[in-house]
Amino acid sequence: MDLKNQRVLVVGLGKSGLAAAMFLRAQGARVTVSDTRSAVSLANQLPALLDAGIMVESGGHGLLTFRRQDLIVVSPGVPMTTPEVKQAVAFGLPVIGELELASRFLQGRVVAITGSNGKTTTTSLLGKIFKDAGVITQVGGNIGLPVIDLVAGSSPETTNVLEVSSFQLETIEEFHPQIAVVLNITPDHLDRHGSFENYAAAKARITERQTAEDFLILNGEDKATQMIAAKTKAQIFWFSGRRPIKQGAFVHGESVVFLAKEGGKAEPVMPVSEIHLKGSHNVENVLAAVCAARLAGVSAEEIRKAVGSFKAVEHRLELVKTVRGVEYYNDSKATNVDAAMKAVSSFAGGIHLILGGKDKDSDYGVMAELLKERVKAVYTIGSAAEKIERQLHGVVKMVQAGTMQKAVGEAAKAAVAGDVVLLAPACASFDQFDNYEHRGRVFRQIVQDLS
Ligand code: UMA
Repeated sequence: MDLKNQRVLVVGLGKSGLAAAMFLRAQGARVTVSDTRSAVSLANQLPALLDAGIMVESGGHGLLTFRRQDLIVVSPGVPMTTPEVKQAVAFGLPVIGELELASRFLQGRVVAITGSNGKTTTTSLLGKIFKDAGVITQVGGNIGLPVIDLVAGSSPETTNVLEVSSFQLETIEEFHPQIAVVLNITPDHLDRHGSFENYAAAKARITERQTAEDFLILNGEDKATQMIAAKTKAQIFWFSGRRPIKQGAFVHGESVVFLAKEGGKAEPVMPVSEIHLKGSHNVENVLAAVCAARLAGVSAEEIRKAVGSFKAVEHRLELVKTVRGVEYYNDSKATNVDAAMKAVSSFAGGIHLILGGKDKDSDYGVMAELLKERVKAVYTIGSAAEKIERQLHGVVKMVQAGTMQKAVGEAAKAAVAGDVVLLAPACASFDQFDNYEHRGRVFRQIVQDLS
């Protein structure tokens, strides 16, 4: 792809947009960046962009800016339904995402992981397995490092482990992972995708360019991922935490095993007891990683060592502190209902659950049974609080906390030794925090300050 002197518009100036703009400029393109934020709030990024000779449009997207471009690169957070983007597509202009741009330049093998939940843990774990086994490895994508930033460090020998989101997959064309993993598909981002079917279809695009040489790893217990099996040309492997499957990774007795071929003999990889991550959903994440690593040629022994020394990723069911016998867990990354339910299911009971934030058109009512069974009280925060209180009315004790400070304070007062205070908010964070990491840090700090 020759970008020299090409007019390229980058839409959105977050992490992806900034990285894409700098990359495009270095390739000799004539780059403009457009963002809805004001020039004041873009002040930190502006000097570097202007110094590099990149034009910046702030405070909104101008229709005219989108005309007469040779290429438009959208950030993951910019919906394809944005009127200016829609118009560009209608005019026949090529519109791609940052992942697609990067994949045209990225060298080496691509292992891509998607799913509604568990992506970051599985991506980090797989990165560690490869690195510990001496494979030249880079980790990036939705996990927080734009894929375009991996291009410079890549060579034909590199294994690129990429966390990819439905937002990124919506704008791919040639993106082609040699190994693709779909962990699970449960309702999320319905405000953006419009329906669960659209959301699932975006995720399924991960396998669109795969061939019979490639591998697709799917969750044997998740209906929506099973549907993808019918759409792929790749060789399908499965994982299951509940039962033996014909080809892939599963739990057999007390062990994680890998079955390379239907009808073959299962190879023991490691005892389940050596997995130091909480919850059965994390066993599934490990199984998916084991399957991908074995298919990539890492030995069972190397996998066992790497998994055994892997600890929870920040903000994912992370034990912050135990105060007077009460454990405080930070699962700020539980940004949808399914993730929050997985977090709750990881404890037998005695839970004080902090729920709320920015709603994503979610149905909280589906949590009722589980909450009744395991949760002592729910502490609501953020703009989704009222909806949550309405949908879960009469199910469990409900405390209208409003803020994180108040929620932790009230939960700490009510909890007794043996209880768990769990932040698993089932919502996005943007109403009260910069992002889920910020929310998790605030929770952690409040807990650290408890005496
Ligand atoms: N913007 C516009 N016009 C719009 C919408 C947004 O100009 O119509 C601007 C905003 O004003 C802002 C910029 O776009 O300045 C933000 O772009 P972005 O939302 O794409 O954010 P980035 O900083 O580029 O981060 C993105 C991912 N964000 C999203 O998908 C929302 C990050 O995933 C990812 O880590 C990063 O690229 C690097 O790849 C975060 C995320 O929340 C963690 N992902 C979702 C999830 O995991 O559920 C999908």
